[in-house]
Amino acid sequence: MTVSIDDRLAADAVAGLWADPPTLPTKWLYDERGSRLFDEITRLPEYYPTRRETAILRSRGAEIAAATDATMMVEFGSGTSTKTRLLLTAFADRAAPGPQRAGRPFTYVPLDVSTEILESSAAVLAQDYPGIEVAPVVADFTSPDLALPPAAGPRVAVFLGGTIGNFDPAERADFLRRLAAALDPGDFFLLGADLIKDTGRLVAAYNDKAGVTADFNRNMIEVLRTGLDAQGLYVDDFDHIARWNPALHRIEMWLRARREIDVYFAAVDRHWRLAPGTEILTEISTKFDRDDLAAELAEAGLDVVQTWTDDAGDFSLTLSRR
Ligand code: AVJ
Repeated sequence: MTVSIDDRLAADAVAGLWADPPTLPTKWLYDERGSRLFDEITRLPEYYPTRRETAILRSRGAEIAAATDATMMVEFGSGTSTKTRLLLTAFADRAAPGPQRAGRPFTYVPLDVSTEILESSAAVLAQDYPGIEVAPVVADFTSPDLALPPAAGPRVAVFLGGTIGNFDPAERADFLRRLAAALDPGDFFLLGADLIKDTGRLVAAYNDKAGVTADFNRNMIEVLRTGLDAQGLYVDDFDHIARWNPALHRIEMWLRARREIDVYFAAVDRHWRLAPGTEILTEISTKFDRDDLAAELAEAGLDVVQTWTDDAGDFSLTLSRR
């Protein structure tokens, strides 16, 4: 099983590391250590998105649940997080036995590539929400054949955290189109998206004082080193760069070679040579203008029902309907 993972890493490395600029798909940042570091990032003083989105869900969860009256929630990227729970509580409260709703079922469908994560989170949630049926689906939501389980009533697909920002414009349009195709008319889509704001705050959120984001980014080097059996590859040879790209309104994370790099990847039998100062693109985090986002959703066939933001106007939750 580790072999297939390394095969995919090898293929992605061969396709990306010798490109100009060199790049590697962002998902490789999220191995076990990377996921732990990201969790730490969400609690940093500079990293506002998680706190803002949680605040919106706390204050508007019931309103969101009421606006959809959904019988099923499909979440891209499964979670046991506070955010998932706030939504489940809001939907479960609506589905709960009241005289007119008695027995009305509600199903939570966490969708993730990792069977392990799905199983453990499903078990925990099934315990904590006895009134909700938890029906995990192993799937890559970026794959072309996205299929959602059928439901008795409206379904709501939710994609939280601002992870839509990881897609470039073409990938984003593609994702939204395929999502709309997977939904039935009358189904909903709840999207968490970070908003364009003061550049200083944006850059600080991805270049924290404690250096956690730097460790998170440089973990990519560690993933390459161990996954591709690299010789001569050292995390300390790379600097973390977080930069605002105004044209594409996104934060870009890069790794910059501090010196000449000469690596041998035994797993793919290739040498990787970089001149000092060469930068590798590791992650993009797009920030949005709410009207532009509504237009992109509409373009995909999803009509905005309502947008909520936190009090500071930092982050948005947009509910749209197929
Ligand atoms: C998990 C993609 C939403 O873009 O803000 C945070 C990832 N990277 N700090 C983001 C991330 C560096 C995060 N997302």
